[in-house]
Amino acid sequence: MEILQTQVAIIGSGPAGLLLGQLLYKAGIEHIIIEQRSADYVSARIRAGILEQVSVDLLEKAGVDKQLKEFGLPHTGIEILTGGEKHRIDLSGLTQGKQVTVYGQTEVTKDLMQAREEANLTSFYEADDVKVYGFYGKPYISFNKDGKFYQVNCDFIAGCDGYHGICRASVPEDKIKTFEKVYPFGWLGVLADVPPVSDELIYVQSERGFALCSMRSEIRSRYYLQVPLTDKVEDWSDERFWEELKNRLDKESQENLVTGPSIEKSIAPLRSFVTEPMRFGKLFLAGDAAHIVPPTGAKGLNLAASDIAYLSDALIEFYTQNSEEGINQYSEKCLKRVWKAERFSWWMTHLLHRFEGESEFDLKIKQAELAYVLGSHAGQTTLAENYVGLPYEINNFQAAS
Ligand code: RFL
Ligand code: PHB
Repeated sequence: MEILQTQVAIIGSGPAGLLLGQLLYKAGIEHIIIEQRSADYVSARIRAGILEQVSVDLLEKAGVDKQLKEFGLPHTGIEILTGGEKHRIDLSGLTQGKQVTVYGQTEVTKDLMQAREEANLTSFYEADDVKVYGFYGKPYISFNKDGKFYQVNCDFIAGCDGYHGICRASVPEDKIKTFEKVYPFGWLGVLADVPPVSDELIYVQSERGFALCSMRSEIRSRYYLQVPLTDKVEDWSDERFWEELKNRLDKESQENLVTGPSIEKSIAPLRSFVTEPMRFGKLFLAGDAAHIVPPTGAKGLNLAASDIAYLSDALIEFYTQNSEEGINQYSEKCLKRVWKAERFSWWMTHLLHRFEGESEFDLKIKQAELAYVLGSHAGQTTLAENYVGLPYEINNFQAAS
């Protein structure tokens, strides 16, 4: 058995855990990361693709923006395709110059892992049977690695271990409330080394269901189709995928679509989920461990980043100013932003997807709502303001090392 001591023990080496580690390191606060998967597995996962401006700014603050600045693709607008016609939302024009950046979560993760390696920071990958204890008093963590038992004594535990993690599950039932909505369909995603169909993302509302044309670079595309939850990846050959995508697109996009072999294909279920509160004594939940959004608003990764902005700020304030104010406000501040992103993601999902059993009336109302949003400056501004990301409320405590 080995006993370790640190200030902050971070569970999970996804974007939330890695970013927190990097920001604490920059502030001279000791931490370690404990992750159940291998480093190769973590760095190969393909997930989100869009960064809000505030997330880009945070990565810059963390000093991990070199590749992002070189290879990220700034986008100043998105297209909404409905009734066979594309409508551009001028994100920048409607939000005083704000934009989003296309840069894959896979790349964000790799950049953070590389920064960690360069700074020689401690991570335990392939940790088994991770457990958290004593977070209402003296917190500690235990895990096994390579047949050895470890105990980590710490001041705080950051639960960055995703939706299926153990941190949220370790909270006594009477201390936690969860809110959930499960959607009756999933997204079938395909990654392919073909040039994107368009310079900008296209969100597609069609009678055959939702589709999304996204990208990772000028030569790598990411496409999604709304599919029934009962579908399996094996049901979808590449040919069938491209055919169905074409059927949901407008004429111009059909002509421009370049198809090719998929390099990744997966189906993700859609869910809205929020945990209240997000702090339990000395245990903080952050990212997917605390909340899930359907991907339609591209908010999952960005919400993980905003939780970490608040949490790193609070911990730095605690260690440098001897003040618990940020820690005490953590949950409330996060949840304010989380619920707004939940609302936006739910709204985009509702507006653009086909739901089984929708009446003709429901459909007409939805069409009218889309027509209103796309035809009104106020409607477009609401969409743009949420899509580029709502501002943070942080104090920005700086490194004291
Ligand atoms: P992550 O990325 O899930 O990382 C959590 C980490 O914790 C580890 N872990 C444990 N470690 C130790 N002990 C345990 N007991 C542990 N249990 C779990 C896990 O192995 C993992 O490494 O959460 P984080 O850091 O909060 O980041 C959140 C984002 O990853 C997430 O919000 C987005 O990826 C969501 N998401 C998408 N968001 C978008 O904005 N756009 C998308 O297109 C998009 N696609 C997706 C997604 C999430 C998906 N999931 C979760 C299945 C597609 C998929 C398939
Ligand atoms: C992606 O590129 O994976 C992506 C982009 C926008 C979304 C969801 C996913 O809303």
